[in-house]
Amino acid sequence: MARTGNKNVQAKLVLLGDMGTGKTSLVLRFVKGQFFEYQESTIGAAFFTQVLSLNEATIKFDIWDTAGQERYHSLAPMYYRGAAAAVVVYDITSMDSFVRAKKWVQELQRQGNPNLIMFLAANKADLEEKRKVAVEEGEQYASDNGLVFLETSAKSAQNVNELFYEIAKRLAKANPSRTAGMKLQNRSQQSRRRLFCCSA
Ligand SMILES: Nc1nc2c(ncn2[C@@H]2O[C@H](COP(=O)(O)OP(=O)(O)OP(=O)(O)O)[C@@H](O)[C@H]2O)c(=O)[nH]1
Ligand SMILES: [Mg+2]
Repeated sequence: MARTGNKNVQAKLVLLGDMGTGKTSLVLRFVKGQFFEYQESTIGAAFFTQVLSLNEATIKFDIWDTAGQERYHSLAPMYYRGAAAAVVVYDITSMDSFVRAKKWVQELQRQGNPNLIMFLAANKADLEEKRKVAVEEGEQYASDNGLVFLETSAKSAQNVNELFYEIAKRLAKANPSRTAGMKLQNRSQQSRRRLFCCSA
């Protein structure tokens, strides 16, 4: 087996987006294979880990699922700082959530990490009959801004594993050596210490 050359990459991943777009639901679908019709709104942020094994690398995700409620907005930099990848989520049944997603993308672009891998997830794709944001609109915005675009459904599981596999593949490519992966690991450990120190 070609496992000898396998490398370990630990990467901080953050989810951002308006409240109710399905950030927590996407993470729970990916990490636990579960979906809840009545998912509670996140307070502050929630932390999850998940390991994905690819042929070329093993990716350990440290996932920060942020709260979309506006009153938590000022906390967001703590979660996206040092992130290797970000998933900005909107709900295809809400134009407001698409507008909010674009604001998140602008904020991420302004914070100036040129290596940040950004995805745009158009969630609730199962609710086709209530769609307010056309697929092409999301696609166009993503391609204009260098984001990877996927329509997802945490409910039906459409494209959820694909989303995280695609992120993992790009992280593996972006970390061609073991050292690069270790650097990432150090960074995320530091940020975790900081968070724990200050949230008590
Ligand atoms: N139909 C459908 N409902 C979904 C989907 N994803 C999430 N939901 C529902 O949408 C509601 C909000 O989902 P959450 O995962 O809590 O959304 P969130 O983005 O984490 O919200 P905040 O934590 O407040 O920022 C819940 O009732 C979910 O069941 C989906 O893909 N399809
Ligand atoms: Mg949530």
